[in-house]
This record gives sequence, C-alpha cells and structure tokens, in this order.
Amino acid sequence: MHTNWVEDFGLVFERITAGASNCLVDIVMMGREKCGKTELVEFYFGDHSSYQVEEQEMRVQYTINLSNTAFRIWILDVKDIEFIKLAEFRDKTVFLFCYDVNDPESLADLEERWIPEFMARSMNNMYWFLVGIKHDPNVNQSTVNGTNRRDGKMATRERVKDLLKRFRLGWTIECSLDDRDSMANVFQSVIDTVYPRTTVN
Ligand SMILES: Nc1nc2c(ncn2[C@@H]2O[C@H](COP(=O)(O)OP(=O)(O)O)[C@@H](O)[C@H]2O)c(=O)[nH]1
Ligand SMILES: [Mg+2]
Repeated sequence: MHTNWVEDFGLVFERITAGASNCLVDIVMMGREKCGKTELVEFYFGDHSSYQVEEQEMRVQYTINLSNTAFRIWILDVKDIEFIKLAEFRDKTVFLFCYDVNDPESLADLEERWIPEFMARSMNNMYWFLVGIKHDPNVNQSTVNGTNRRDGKMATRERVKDLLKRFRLGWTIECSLDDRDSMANVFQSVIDTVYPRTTVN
C-alpha cells in the first residue's frame, strides 16, 4: 500500500520509476539578516553525508542529495536584493519569504522590500510561501531585541494575515530549531508543492 513512498532524512518522497530522471527541488530563501535562514538549513540538513555549502556571487548555495531527489537551496540576504532582478530561476523554484516570528521588523522587511521586488518580476511557474522562524515551543517572557517575545509574536501574526491576503501568498509555516518536525514541515511542504502527490492509496 505504501510502496510508492520512500522516507529519507525525515522527508517523504514519491518513489521514482526506473529510468526516470531524478527530482530537483530548488529553493530560494530570503529575508532580513539574522531571522534564522542559515541555521534552518544547517540544523536540518547539516548532518547529511551529501551536504555541501558553496559561497557564490550574491548568494550561498547548499546542495543536498537525498534518495532520488536533489535539493539546491540559495540563501539571499538583504544586501543581495538586486539578485532577484538579475538571476535566472529554474522552473518550479520555491521562494521562501522568511521572517522571525518575534521580530515585526523582519516582516516589515518582507513587506517593503523583498515581496514587492519579487512581485515586480513576473515569474511563471514559481511557488512561494511565508516561513516564520524562531517559533520556539517553550516561549518564555524574556526579551529579545528589547521587545517582549509574546507581544511581538501577536503583532506579527496579525501582519502575516494581512500580507497573505495582499500578496496572495498562500500560506505561512512556523518553525523552530528546537522542533525538528517543524523544520521538516517546511521542507516537506516544498517537496509536496513541486511534486504533488499523485497516489492516495
Ligand atoms: N530561539 C531561536 N533562535 C534561532 C532560531 N533559528 C535561528 N536562531 C538564532 O538566530 C540567529 C540568526 O540565525 P541565522 O540562521 O544566522 O540567520 P540568517 O542571517 O537569516 O541566516 C542565530 O543566533 C540563531 O541561533 C530558532 O528557531 N529559535
Ligand atoms: Mg545567514
């Protein structure tokens, strides 16, 4: 019954029929510096034997090869926003607009800079969603960057709803380094978006 599916590194993939070419999953992560992009990739994939990091012009490139599926992840920081105008993206690239759930400024950055820049390029055959990082399971009342974490989080939630509507962004996924399943959820959502599941049973 489940023979069409393979699990690898906590992610589920449809098994490829013999002779078919490997699946490619291209991800572009952007958002304010320090919102947690790098560690999301490093913590999730860093232990995999195929994990490679390469500093390239305007971006850092990560490659990870799981069974039948190759990930290519580019991380862009705010200083690299020009890159969006210039870069060639492969079909079906998934863009992850990342923010820190405790930092409304990081969401403002998406709203004012990254998303408009991205939307200005009309791109067919691309997918995108929001990723809220540092959604830690054990939130305490300690302050981060001078703001109360819980207040920051509530304010951010409201703005996220707005953004989703305004830019037709689809959905948001929250995750934390302290919750491996939540990180898997981000990457599984990417896989399922690019390769929708074809069999139900
Ligand atoms: N509490 C918490 N801190 C995080 C989380 N993810 C990243 N950080 C911290 O946020 C800081 C910036 O993370 P980094 O991945 O370098 O951000 P980047 O600039 O977007 O690549 C680092 O000190 C991380 O340890 C998380 O899920 N929870
Ligand atoms: Mg980084």
